[in-house]
Amino acid sequence: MARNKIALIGSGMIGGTLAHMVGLKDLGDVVMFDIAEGIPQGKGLDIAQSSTVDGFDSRYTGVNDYAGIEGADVCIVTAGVPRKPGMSRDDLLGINLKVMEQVGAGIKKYAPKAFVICITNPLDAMVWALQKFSGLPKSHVVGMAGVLDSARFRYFLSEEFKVSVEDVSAMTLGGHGDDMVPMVRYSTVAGIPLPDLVKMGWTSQDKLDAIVERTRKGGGEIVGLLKTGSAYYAPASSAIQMAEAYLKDKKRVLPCATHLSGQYGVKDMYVGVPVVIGAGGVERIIELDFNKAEQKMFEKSVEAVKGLCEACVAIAPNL
Ligand code: TXD
Repeated sequence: MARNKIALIGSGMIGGTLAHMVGLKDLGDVVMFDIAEGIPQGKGLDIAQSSTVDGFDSRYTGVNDYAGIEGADVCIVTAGVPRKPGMSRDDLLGINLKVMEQVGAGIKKYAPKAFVICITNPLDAMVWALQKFSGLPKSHVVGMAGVLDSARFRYFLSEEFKVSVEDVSAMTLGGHGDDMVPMVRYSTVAGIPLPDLVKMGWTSQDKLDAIVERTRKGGGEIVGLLKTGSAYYAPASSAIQMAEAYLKDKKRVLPCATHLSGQYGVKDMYVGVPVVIGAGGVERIIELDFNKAEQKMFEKSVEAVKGLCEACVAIAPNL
């Protein structure tokens, strides 16, 4: 059986980390694409040389032409510019929308059967635009944000409770902005919901609220520390988990920015909700019952995404 072909559109910090992880996890051959000449070729060659030490057989190609991604099974899109301190994700909109138009055309022409994972910010608007520009089925175009935001939430909880990260499960829904919705009720330690853990005295409500707030601002915390860009290790791990779910038909339940056509009362927008990812792409959208407070937070988050989509249409009326 031929190896999977994984196209990484954007070979910057996340793209490079993705390329390395694909090899280490034996997921397939990698094509790295970028407009910057030499970067995908150089990173590809560097990682390929590490394969002899780490013992993996993925082949690496670096290209500056979309023809190189032909027939890709998975495309992971990080092309664009990341945030600098003081910038919000939304400040990136104008620049990255133009990038999505080019990427969408490239995927449409050369990899129309791919499962596409968009990472570029502002995420929910960019994945929405990318689906439209590429014309690929909505089941095959998703955005990565919820896995990362949930991973951050899980990490902070595991630190607070002093338990293994493996025993903490958490879910963060809504848009990938400071209005995201960490679902406290549906987050657990070994199956015990967080509100019960507060009652059991494992933590206080105040501490839990602070963790929720830190999760919401998790991306900004890293931008503030790095000063020259945004997070890339955890974003890459998160996208790899989604790609693996598709390639291995794992049917993982993951929070992803997904096209909604009426679910959660939202029409023609991408918003983070739990979905099942398998060989069919997004195979099922899980509709949770929200309580009043959650509903309010979710609606606020959806409003923010709506504003971004409207801003996209103002720039690109063909959307
Ligand atoms: O949760 C999430 N979704 C995110 C999103 C978490 C962290 C970072 N997130 C966003 O990912 C971030 O705000 C950026 O929009 C993307 C990529 O972040 P990265 O840190 O990898 O940015 P880099 O290192 O600047 O890499 C971007 C690359 C760079 O090599 C450029 O030359 C290239 O994109 N680029 C392009 N490639 C192809 N085509 C075009 N037009 C293009 N323009 C720039």
